[in-house]
This record gives sequence, C-alpha cells and structure tokens, in this order.
Amino acid sequence: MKTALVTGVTGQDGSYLADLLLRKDYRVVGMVRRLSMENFGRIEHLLDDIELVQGDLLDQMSLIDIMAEIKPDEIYNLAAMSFVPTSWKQPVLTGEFTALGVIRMLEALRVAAPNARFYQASSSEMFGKVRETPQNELTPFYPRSPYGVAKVYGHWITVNYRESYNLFACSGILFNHESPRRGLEFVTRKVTDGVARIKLGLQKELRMGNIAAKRDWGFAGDFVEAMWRMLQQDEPDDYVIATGEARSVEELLGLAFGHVDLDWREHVVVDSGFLRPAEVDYLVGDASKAKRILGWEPEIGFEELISMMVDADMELVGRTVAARGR
Ligand code: NDP
Ligand code: GDR
Repeated sequence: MKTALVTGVTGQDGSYLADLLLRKDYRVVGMVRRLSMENFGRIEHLLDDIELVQGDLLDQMSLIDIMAEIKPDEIYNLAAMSFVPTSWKQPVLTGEFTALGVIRMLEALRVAAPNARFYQASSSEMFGKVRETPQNELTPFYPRSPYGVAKVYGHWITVNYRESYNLFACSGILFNHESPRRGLEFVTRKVTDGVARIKLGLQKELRMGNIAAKRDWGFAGDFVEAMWRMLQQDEPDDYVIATGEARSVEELLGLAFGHVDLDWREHVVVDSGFLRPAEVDYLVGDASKAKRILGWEPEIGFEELISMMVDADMELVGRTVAARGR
C-alpha cells in the first residue's frame, strides 16, 4: 500500500484528491493546521478513512517531523493562500504560504523523504498578462498579482530542486477548476450560490466585478486525476492542465441564471469594489502535452459543470430555507 501526504486536504482539491487516492487504495495522510474550530466540511465523508496530522507551511520543523514519521511515497503540496484578491491585502503572508511554503516542503523532503515523489500546485495565474494564446509549458510567465508572483517562485523552486538534487518533483500548471466544493468567494461558486439564493427568495441582487474576464474552467474531479498521473510517470516533468475552452464571466452568469429560468441582467450589479488592482483578462490553456504523455483529458464540460454547481447550491440553500420555516 502506498502512502500519500496531502497538504491542503481541507480545501477543494485536497478533498477530491483524497477521494481519488482512497479509490486507488492509498493510505492517505492529510496535513491540517490547528484552528480553534475544525473545518472538515469537505472531508467529513472521509474522516474514517484518512489520517490527519497537524502541521503548517510556515513551520519548517513540523514538515520535517511529518515526513520522517509517515514516510510518504507521494507528496501533493496543495496548501496555499489561494484567493487572488486577498493576495493584495496580505501580500507578505501570501509570499510566506504560497512561495516560501513550497521550499519548506522541498527542504523537508530533501532531509526526511528524499525518495518521495512531489507534486506542486502551480497555476495559470503565472501567465497573467499573457505572452501568447493559448498558454503551454513553454509560455513565459507574467504574473499580475502577489499570488501569481508567489506561484512563480513555487514553480521555479520545484524545477530547481528537481534539477539540483535529482528529486522526482513535478509542477502541474492548472487552469481554473471548480466544483460544488469550491470556496464561496471564487467567481463560479459566488454566482451559483447567488443564483440559488435569488431563486429561493433569500436575496435580490448579486454584486460582481469584471464580467468581461475570460477563464478556462474545468471540473476539479477531473483535474486531480492529472495530478496523480504526473507522479506515476517514469520521469518527473511539468504539465499544463486545462480544457482548452475559454468562457467569459458574462457567459457564466447567463448559464447559471438560465439554469433556473432567471435573467441575469435583472439581478447582477457591477460593483467597482470587486475590480482588481491588476486584472488577468483572458486565459486559455493548451494541454496537449498532458494528453500525449499522461493520456489525460477532461470529462466534464462547462455547461455540465455549471448545472452541477447550481443544482448543488439549490439543494444546499433549499435546506437552509426549509430549516428556517420549521
Ligand atoms: P483552497 O483555498 O480550497 O484550499 C487551500 C488549502 O490550503 C486549505 O486546505 C487550507 O487550509 C490550506 N492552507 C492554507 N494555508 C496553509 C498553511 N499555512 N499551512 C497549511 N495549510 C494551509 O484551494 P484549492 O483546493 O482550490 O487549490 C489547491 C491548490 O491549487 C492551491 O495551492 C491553489 O493555489 C492551487 N490552484 C488552484 C486552482 C483552482 O482553480 N482551484 C488552479 C491552480 C492552482 P484551511 O482549510 O485550514 O484554510
Ligand atoms: P482566479 O479565480 O482569480 O482566476 O483564481 P476567481 O474565480 O476569483 O476569478 C476569476 C475571474 O472572475 C472575475 N470576477 C470575479 N471574481 C470573483 N472572485 N468575484 C467577483 O465578484 C468577480 N467578478 C468578476 C475576476 O476578476 C477574475 O478575472 C483562481 C484561484 O483558484 C487561484 O488559486 C488559481 O490559481 C487560479 O484560479 C487558476
């Protein structure tokens, strides 16, 4: 039985990856940070099947101790401060988690688990103000937020440690991926939750930022499969993971509101408070290397993804409404 260590297991991707690794008969150890109240909502269904250890990307010794103790075969470094707007509010902390957190993980691996295979969660935000379209593994980076800059550090230090110390370290450059477990502040979930609240009479309007922005959105369940496949190869490498199709936030609004027979124009208010100091206008990925080498392709398309998310939020918000009525 292989052992996998997953940082960020309480996040969207961590929970889907843990589902996948359990299906593949791994021993799954999730790293969680100590909080005054547990936030295990996304992994509640897995708590009997996974092990949890306490550690923090800010604390080097905790990472070394965890790796020495559990002796992982594979390490998936998904933990990060992942919300782009917060990276302007807390730029130094973002650098500590999202950039230096990666080298702390790599140093721990080098000292305590040098044969473990390592996955780094890199991001399409590294392409930012894009140099070419679509973006592939060779496209130069031009990050547009403290988050994007921190991810560029995480990406290059992963490549550098692979080349310097001959580690099996891979960087997955993942484009946006979403699900009913997505955090409420990210645009897809903000919209699908807002649609459910409006449809069920809990709110009237939805305040949005730049609705012209375009992203390449896929399903998180499909994307974690690509992470796993990267670590099963003979050689470590870097891969872009994307659907190859870009949609605007406006198209997202049309689909999500349309799914419950509402017209988004009657409910959406553009609020300059949600605009970013520097925006990433248009991202679309070329995942042909992943298709060729990993045999990876997304299964769930954008329409299906948004319908799934609206349906899930209708059910969730519906339960809240029903509980209030009791
Ligand atoms: P989430 O924000 O849902 O989850 C982030 C996770 O990181 C949480 O489990 C959080 O723990 C944990 N975490 C944050 N800071 C620390 C810390 N100091 N020590 C330990 N754990 C910490 O992100 P996603 O699941 O969406 O994304 C996973 C990774 O992939 C992130 O690195 C993200 O930047 C990257 N990424 C995501 C993409 C996407 O579209 N989803 C695309 C490309 C990259 P807690 O629950 O305690 O807050
Ligand atoms: P992103 O995701 O910044 O791409 O980072 P997000 O869903 O926050 O924004 C996508 C685009 O939508 C525009 N937008 C809004 N965004 C939010 N959050 N709220 C709004 O009201 C709103 N209105 C318009 C944004 O301006 C942006 O252009 C995500 C994160 O998961 C990162 O961790 C990850 O690395 C990248 O995806 C790939």
